[in-house]
Amino acid sequence: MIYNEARECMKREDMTALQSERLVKLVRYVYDNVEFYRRRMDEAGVSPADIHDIRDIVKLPYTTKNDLRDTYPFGLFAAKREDIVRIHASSGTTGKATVVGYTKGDIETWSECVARCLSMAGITKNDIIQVAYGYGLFTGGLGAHYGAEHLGAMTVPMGTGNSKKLITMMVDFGATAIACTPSYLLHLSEVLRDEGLLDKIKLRTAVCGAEPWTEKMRNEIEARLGITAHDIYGLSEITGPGVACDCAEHAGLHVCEDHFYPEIIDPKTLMPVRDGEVGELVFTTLTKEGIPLIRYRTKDLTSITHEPCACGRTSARISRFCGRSDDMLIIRGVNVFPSQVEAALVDVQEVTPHYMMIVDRVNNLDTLEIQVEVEAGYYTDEVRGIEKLTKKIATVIQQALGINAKIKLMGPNTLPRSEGKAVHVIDNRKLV
Ligand code: DLL
Repeated sequence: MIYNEARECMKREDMTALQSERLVKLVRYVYDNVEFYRRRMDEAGVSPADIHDIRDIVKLPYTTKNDLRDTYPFGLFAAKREDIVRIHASSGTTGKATVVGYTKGDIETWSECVARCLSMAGITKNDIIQVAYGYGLFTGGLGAHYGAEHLGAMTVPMGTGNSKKLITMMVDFGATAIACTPSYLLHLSEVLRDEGLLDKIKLRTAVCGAEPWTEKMRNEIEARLGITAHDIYGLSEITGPGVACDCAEHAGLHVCEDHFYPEIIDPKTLMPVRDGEVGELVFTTLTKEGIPLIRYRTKDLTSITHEPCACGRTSARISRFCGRSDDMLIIRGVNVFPSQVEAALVDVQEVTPHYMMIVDRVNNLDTLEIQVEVEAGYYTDEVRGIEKLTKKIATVIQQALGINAKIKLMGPNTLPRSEGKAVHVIDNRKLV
């Protein structure tokens, strides 16, 4: 089933015409309502009158996460304060979160896009879906939830953190679908196996995303659980989950390009690359009202094709992600920048700015250890391993990153120094 055939199967020239019409309106809207964009466009010598169709998009300047940070919290909002009905947030590169706001119209569009994605995964109103992404400021839980309800499926808001209850309900309710991170689903498959419940479940499909994964991991999930697993992509800045998803063909992720216009650029030259070539994904939100973004650099690396898919959809498809052009890590589904750790440690006078993050995956769950060098003056036998300082740092890190880390205190001058770009991360995770 195709959820919104009128939009997902448009002729290329009709899609281009729609995108052009929407871009012209959008540029006028942000120019009139967001001081940041007005200034940026004036500086670039481009006015709304210069934008006639979607090809003119290249005249517009890029937007980055730093721009969101510099205008924290609401500086890029275009809608009136009283028209914003929801806030979400994701990690910023340092202390402050990246904040996004939605109007009622944005929530409606977002839900529709997620419904399209769930439908690409074969989910219908007859399904019972457990949403096991985090609810709260993270867009995963509420985004998937509203989309599933939009579709009319029976939606079970599990959230994260209670695998036993999730599994009990999966069996008792006869859940047929699940939305969660791929690593968590692998973990759940192990719990199900250990509990001897694999033949008691009715699960047939999963919509996994929010972190990188591989074809091998998909095969593993499908084989262990006897289901099909789909790749769903999105980011809070653009809307949340529901920007793109793969259909039964598993031949790339269909982008909801009537709302989110994709470009792929070379992250060094910032010039567009050809279809099929890997580069950085850039999005322009064509219809967003709360916080529309123009040419937002996602830092996610992928390639694009505009060829129609065998499933009947004609929307542009992006390939599975092959990394990022910055140093963001995703640990237990949470976006983490090493610069956040650095910013947090500045407030702890007993430690130096030297630290190392060691990321691992044990039983399909991510672990994070942070080794922190203690200031010489504070490093005595008593300090070594002392609980109070370890706890203090653990709290500061928890507050900064939103996840728990194991803290290991290190003596002065023990962590490796680098002559070039400092190395702050050892990522031992092997995506199976
Ligand atoms: O992770 C939104 C989301 C929730 C997507 C649930 C899918 C499912 P953020 O927290 O803002 O939003 O993180 C966005 O996560 O730029 C990618 O680097 C990464 N990411 C998201 N989906 C995928 C995926 C949500 N399917 C950042 N494959 C993005 C690889 C993904 N990376």
